[in-house]
Amino acid sequence: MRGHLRGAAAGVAAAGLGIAVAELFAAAARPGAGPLVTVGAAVIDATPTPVKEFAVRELGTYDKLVLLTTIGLVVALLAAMIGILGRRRRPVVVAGATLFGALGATAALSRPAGTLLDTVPSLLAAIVAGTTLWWLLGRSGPVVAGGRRTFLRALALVAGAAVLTEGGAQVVRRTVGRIRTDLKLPPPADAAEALPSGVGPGFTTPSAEFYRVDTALTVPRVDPDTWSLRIHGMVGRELTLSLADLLARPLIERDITLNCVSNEVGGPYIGTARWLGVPLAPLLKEVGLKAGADQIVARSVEGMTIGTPLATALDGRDTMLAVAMNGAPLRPEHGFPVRMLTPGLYGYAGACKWVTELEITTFAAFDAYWVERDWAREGTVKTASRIDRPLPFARPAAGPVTVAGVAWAQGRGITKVEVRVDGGEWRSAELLPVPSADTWVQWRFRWPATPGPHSLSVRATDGTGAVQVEERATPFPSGATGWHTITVTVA
Ligand SMILES: Nc1nc2c(c(=O)[nH]1)N[C@H]1C(S)=C(S)[C@@H](COP(=O)(O)O)O[C@H]1N2
Ligand SMILES: [Mo]
Repeated sequence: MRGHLRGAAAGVAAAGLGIAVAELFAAAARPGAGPLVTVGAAVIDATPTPVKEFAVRELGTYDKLVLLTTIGLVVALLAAMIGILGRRRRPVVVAGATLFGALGATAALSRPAGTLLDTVPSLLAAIVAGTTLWWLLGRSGPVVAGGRRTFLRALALVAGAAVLTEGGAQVVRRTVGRIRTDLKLPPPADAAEALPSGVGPGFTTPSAEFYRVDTALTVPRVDPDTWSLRIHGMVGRELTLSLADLLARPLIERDITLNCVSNEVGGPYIGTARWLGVPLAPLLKEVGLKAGADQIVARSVEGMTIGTPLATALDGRDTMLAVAMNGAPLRPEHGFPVRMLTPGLYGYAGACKWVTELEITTFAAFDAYWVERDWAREGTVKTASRIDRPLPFARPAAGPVTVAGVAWAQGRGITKVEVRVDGGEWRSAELLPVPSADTWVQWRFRWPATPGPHSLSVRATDGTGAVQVEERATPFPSGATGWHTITVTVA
């Protein structure tokens, strides 16, 4: 038993050192290509859509932390087993390390933007872990006098080296990974007007509180000085723009609500910001679109592809390449230095972050990332509404209670919001002013609350006169439907 424990400890320590060395190499040479993150990214891409949806729903922004921790635990477990088996049979050490290295390298190559260099961290991890384990197991041999001490000393040495190396990787990551995010932005040629007076608090979502949804395990760090955007495909003349080229064009500033197709009824994945960007339509005119093209495939630096209907860039809406959010350059997690934004489309269909390429093509010719995973091609946002106040299961006092929330149908606008108490009559709520049809609408309703448990429901009507769909649908494949209903108990 004691021997097993030694084998397991040796396996875990050796794997730890191997991974730490790989992290250090990646931090210096290939940021974002550490072995755990690479395997995690491959796992995300291979995860079936329902599981991914479940993870986003149940774990929210912790999904990535949970994934990385799980991978770490699995690796530790396997390393312990290799250590135990390797005590008697040394070839197991070689086989185990080779398997790990091959797995990591395969994951690296499977990345959309993967190169041979990305396999180096995993191979390095395998070689370091394998030789370290071999060496440690030599020290954990038959229990002879002093054998225990020799082993513990060796183990402490390896563990210490692993911790130091990982610390070094952190330091390098922090210094190398620090990029300029302090762009100097020109003023908009076409500025947004001040928000109408009477807009309620919370109309604009502070950038720090804006929801984040993406598949990137580490936030891509893009150097604005070397960033470029290439527009190609079914165009008359390819165009490549630097950030300076882009910023030299007239900028527009707009208040636009962005939401995620994965949002459940009543869910949090929605926000409104004041965006600054270069309108896409003039750029597309400049490159000259070929007949038959109907899709823009936006590619990001980390290999995401987002397919946007070409028509939504040409029909007069404010589809843009956004560079700023709420008066400051985009934050790294929201796509610095440039992201797409298409009012009226869910993020997965129109809001590629860290964008570096726009390919003009057809839907017939190419399935973008989410479409390949069976999400709808057409990403038009569905009319929806949410109760924000009171909170579910709140216990307000009897008397007048303000029920309030938001409703949205970007592009179509909201013309009516109604509230229903205990399945009774629908009553119109008051709508607060909005700058345009591309933002959510805040609403409020004075409810004369009587003691006891009550249910509150909300539904919206959009600018086409269509009432929000009552039938419940899951976010997959084209966005949730259903009326948001909460229960409160009036004291
Ligand atoms: N590069 C990249 N862009 C992306 C995604 C992604 O995974 N990678 N996710 C999309 C989705 S699903 C949504 S809802 C929005 C979210 O944008 P936000 O994180 O800035 O709120 O980004 C979109 N753009
Ligand atoms: Mo999304």
